[in-house]
Amino acid sequence: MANYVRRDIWALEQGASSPPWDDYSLAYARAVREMQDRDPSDPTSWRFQAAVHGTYLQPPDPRWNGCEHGSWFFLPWHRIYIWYFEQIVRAVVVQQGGPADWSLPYWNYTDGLAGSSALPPAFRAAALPDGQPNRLHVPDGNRAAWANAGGDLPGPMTDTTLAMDEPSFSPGFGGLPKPPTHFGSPHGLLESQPHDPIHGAIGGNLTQVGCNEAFMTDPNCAALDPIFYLHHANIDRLWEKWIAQGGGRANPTQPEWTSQSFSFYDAGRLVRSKTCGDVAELQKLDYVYDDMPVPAPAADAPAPAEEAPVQAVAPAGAGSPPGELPKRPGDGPEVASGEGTELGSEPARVDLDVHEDAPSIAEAAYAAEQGPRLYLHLKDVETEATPGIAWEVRLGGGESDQPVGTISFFGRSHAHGEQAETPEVGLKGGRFIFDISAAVRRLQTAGRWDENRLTVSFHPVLPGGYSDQVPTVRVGRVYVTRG
Ligand SMILES: [Cu+2]
Repeated sequence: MANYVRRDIWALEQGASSPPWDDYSLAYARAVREMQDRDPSDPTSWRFQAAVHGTYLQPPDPRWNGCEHGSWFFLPWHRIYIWYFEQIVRAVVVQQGGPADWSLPYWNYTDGLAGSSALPPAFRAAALPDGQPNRLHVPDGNRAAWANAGGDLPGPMTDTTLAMDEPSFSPGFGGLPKPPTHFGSPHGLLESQPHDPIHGAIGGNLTQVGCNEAFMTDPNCAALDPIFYLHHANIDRLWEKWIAQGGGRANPTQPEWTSQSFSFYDAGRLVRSKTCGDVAELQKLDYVYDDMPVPAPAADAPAPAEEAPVQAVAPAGAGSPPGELPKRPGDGPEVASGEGTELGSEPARVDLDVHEDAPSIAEAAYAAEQGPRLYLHLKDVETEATPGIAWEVRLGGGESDQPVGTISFFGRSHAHGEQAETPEVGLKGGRFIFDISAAVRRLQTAGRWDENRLTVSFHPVLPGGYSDQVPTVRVGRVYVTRG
């Protein structure tokens, strides 16, 4: 039952009698202050909540470092995480005399009100109306200076088309089937964009570990920035929007997904568990988004009563019958390949040789609706530091080249293993994969397809007002597989 409405932060702030301080932003700022002053051992403290996502704090609590990236649990894990976080904040807000219906606003940087690709003003103001320091503001260094100065996120980072057009949850929109994965690869489409590049852009370039700089760029520090939760509310909203588009779009039904549970502390400091199936449909939770119709209650699925608190994490889908799981893409035969290249402040391009015995790539692109798709791989991707910017990857090197995605680095240095606590920045042996079937078809339609000349180009994507040095990234090899 929907008791709470998650609202557009830009609309809230602009509609305030004294912008940017609407009741919800002000209540959030005051609650963040109270939570930041709580001891990190308190599950309702700011630092504990951020550590649930990731942390360098030692010794780690069993509930810390739980975030799911690079698997089909990315969306449901973050939905449950910010839902309990929202309840904790609301309890503080109510205790402080704020709005009883407080809910987490979302930041629509893609197609919201004019100017909303800039960080919302309440997150840039140095002080609250009463002159107290504003804890929604994170200083330059821990947040990118251009963001605090009101620069705009660039379109190639905020564009949601590739994710929203994809009809399948897995592989594709929501990520690959895997057991719970702290940092996996590849990332699903919505995670790859806009989620990842916005993390890096807001944080900025990361040169050292330990949460001394670039909070949002490092998963172990990201949730220390109050904007994190509005970014994730937007990702959660996009998940719901994706479903609402229809066309066969649906959440996984395999028990490996639906019965996988994750545990969090609630506002009463009790441990609660929810499965992905429990949160797959918003009507089973207590909130809606202000730009979507209130979903009708599911006739066959009444809202579950809050389960009793548990003290242990439930086993992962134990005993569920093995279902048919989508296969990992990109294991098919190589049809074209090229050298590596270096990415920096100028566009770079790589020409691929189409293998002589390979089937026609164009024919393969048309067959991809039913059969195996075409994938572009970037292998042995290396960086010194973790770039806060992104590079757009396009098929074709000329005018009507087709974007196939962006390369960005949020969480990538952690993907070497499950030891996310191992301090490391930069990336070695990184891999990126892009489905290029639709881009090949579009090039063909535009009459720009040359079966013998396959070019991939890389274009730096810089936020408005970006003035730092552009980091260098080395791509070891570029190739295309069918399937
Ligand atoms: Cu995130």
